[in-house]
Amino acid sequence: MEEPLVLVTHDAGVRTLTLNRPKALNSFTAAMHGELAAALEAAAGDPEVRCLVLTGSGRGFCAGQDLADPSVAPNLAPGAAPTDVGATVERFYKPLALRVRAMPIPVIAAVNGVAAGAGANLALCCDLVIAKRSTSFIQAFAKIGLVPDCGGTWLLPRLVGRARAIGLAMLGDKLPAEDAERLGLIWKCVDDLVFDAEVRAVAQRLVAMPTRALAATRSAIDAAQHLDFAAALSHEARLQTTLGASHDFLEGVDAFMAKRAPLFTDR
Ligand code: T3D
Repeated sequence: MEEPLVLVTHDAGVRTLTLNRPKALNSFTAAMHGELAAALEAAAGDPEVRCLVLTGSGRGFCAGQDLADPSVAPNLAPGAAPTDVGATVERFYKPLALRVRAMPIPVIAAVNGVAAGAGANLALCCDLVIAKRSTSFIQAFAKIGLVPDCGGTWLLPRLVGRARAIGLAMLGDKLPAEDAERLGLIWKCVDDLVFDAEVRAVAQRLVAMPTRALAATRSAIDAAQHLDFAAALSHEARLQTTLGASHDFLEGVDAFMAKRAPLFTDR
């Protein structure tokens, strides 16, 4: 039997999806896109899942598009019709980025190894990016004549500012995880030896938090990027109206007043 291209495990509220094409640094084929989309959908719909961890098997996180995949690789024969790369982006990377950004649960990218091309930007789509100190992020697109996709053009300037976004995207240099943290591209770079324990600890913390409020926090911060200040304030008020009627809000306040740990259950 063939190995799954996305390994799915579940432990105490944490769903872990592991991209599993280690020989090709977990680069994306159409089949891996299909398995990942199904696994994300399943996690989104499962009330037992309160945090998602996305990681890779072997020594890479994800090297972006599999450039050897016959369904997307350009036909190099003289005069051959061009491959519609944009169609691949529309079919796979756009829905993937949108799905990750709209998950009803917090999403951690556990960057265990090199993250390149769409693999780097998939990580940046996640809420918290935790990376091994030994690894790096590469906007590899310019090296093969493309622009950053999977949200890269939107995410990079917002995370690190225009000057750094342009430098990273045009030069396509390896950015070590330590520098990625220093620039604000990712949440945290941690020593390799404590990486697994750190990811587990953060995931467990998120599991115990008010999931619905965390997802609303992400969507409010994203929405505020294209709102003026007054509109953002109004949006916050609308969200507070919804969350203020939730079980978790009542539970959070009750627990605070009673000086006990809250038990959040909304999703
Ligand atoms: O249709 C479309 O194309 C639209 C979508 C575009 C989205 C994109 O992501 S475009 C960008 C695609 N990705 C890249 O250009 C990255 C290519 N990979 C690399 O530059 C390097 O592999 C890395 C810098 C990521 C890692 O370098 P290194 O030296 O650690 O490893 P390596 O030896 O290059 O790779 C190990 C194996 O993985 C190797 O196979 P082999 O020789 O052992 O059989 C290599 O060919 C394979 N591999 C790595 N990346 C890809 C890949 N195979 C297919 N596609 C890849 N992207």
